[in-house]
Order: sequence, then structure tokens, then C-alpha cells
Amino acid sequence: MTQALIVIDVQNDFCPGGALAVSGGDEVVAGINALMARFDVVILTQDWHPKGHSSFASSHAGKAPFEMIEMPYGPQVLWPDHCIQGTPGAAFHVGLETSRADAIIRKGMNASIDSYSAFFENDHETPTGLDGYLRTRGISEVTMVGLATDFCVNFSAVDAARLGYSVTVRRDLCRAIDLDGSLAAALSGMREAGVTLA
Ligand code: VGL
Ligand code: ZN
Repeated sequence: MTQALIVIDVQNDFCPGGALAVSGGDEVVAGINALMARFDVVILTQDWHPKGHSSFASSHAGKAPFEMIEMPYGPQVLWPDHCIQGTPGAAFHVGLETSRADAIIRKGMNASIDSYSAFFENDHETPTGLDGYLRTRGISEVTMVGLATDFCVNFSAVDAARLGYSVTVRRDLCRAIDLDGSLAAALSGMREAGVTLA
């Protein structure tokens, strides 16, 4: 059985000092590096937005970060500008062992759709190609770690479970944003989808 470690968005903007800092975001780096040795395949994801992305509050007149809006694909949290392509904030945390990665999947490039999941954009149908990559590498079991537990890890884990993978989320190697109960909702949603929370 081939197992993949999927490392979600361990980027400077999600670490302390970053534009959308997740509390303790940098604390997961050493543990993730250590875990890489136990997997056949390691995949990193990178949130990678163009300037003026529609998920940024700054792209909507009169809106502030963390307010909600209705997008054609459903409700969308508005974020501070973050992970803009090619900027230091979009780079991986300097301590992350990126040389071990078999593949890097970038997401959130379409200016009009946000993309929390490593598999699909938030319309839940436009694929990133990760499913094809995993299948053609013969992978049926995935473990997920990274940032943030309640957004990108959550959406990626639920999509992976729906796609038929056996999914484990290592909570100790994730950190959450936790907006208005989003962490509790994400944990129950992942459990319902059959994700193992370890
Ligand atoms: C993420 C909010 C916006 C994440 C990405 O990686 O969890 N959250 N973009
Ligand atoms: Zn983003």
C-alpha cells in the first residue's frame, strides 16, 4: 500500500508575522519534517493567489477582512491579502524540508474562485489534478498536516475521503484559524466524512 503525506500550505503568510497568521502556525514545521521520512510520497500544497483575488476583502468596496459575502459558488469569507504569487508571504516556511517533495500543488490561481481544497476549487468541481497524481502513483492512503485545520486541511481531507482515499489528519501537526466556531464545525464535518483524526 502506498501512502502519501500531504502538507497543506505551510507558508509564511500563515505563520506568525504573516498576513493571515495562524496562531502557532510555525510550531508544526519540525514535526512535519520528521514525519516525511515515514512516507513513500510527499506532496506540498501552496496557496498561490493572483493580486486582486476575489477572496480578498480589498477586492470588495466597503468590506473588511473576515466578513462574509455570497459568491456564485456559495458563501465566502473575505481574507486579508495573502499568499500573492511570487511574494515572500507565499513562500514556504524557511524551515520546511521542501527538497523531499515529490510534487507541489498550487491552488487559488483563478481570480474569481477561492480554493481551500488541494483537490478542487471552491466550486467543488474544477480539479487541481492532485487526484490524478495520487491515483497514477498508486496511492490509496493519505495523511494530512499543515494550515489551517478548519479551512484548507478540512476541505482537502473531506474531498479526499469523498474521492475514496483512506484519510488521517494529524491534529498535532495542524493549527486552526477558528473563526466563529469554524474549528468545531470542521472537526465534526471531517469525522462525518470518515476522516480519522489522530
Ligand atoms: C487558507 C484561508 C484562505 C488555508 C487559505 O490555507 O487554510 N485559509 N486561504
Ligand atoms: Zn488563500
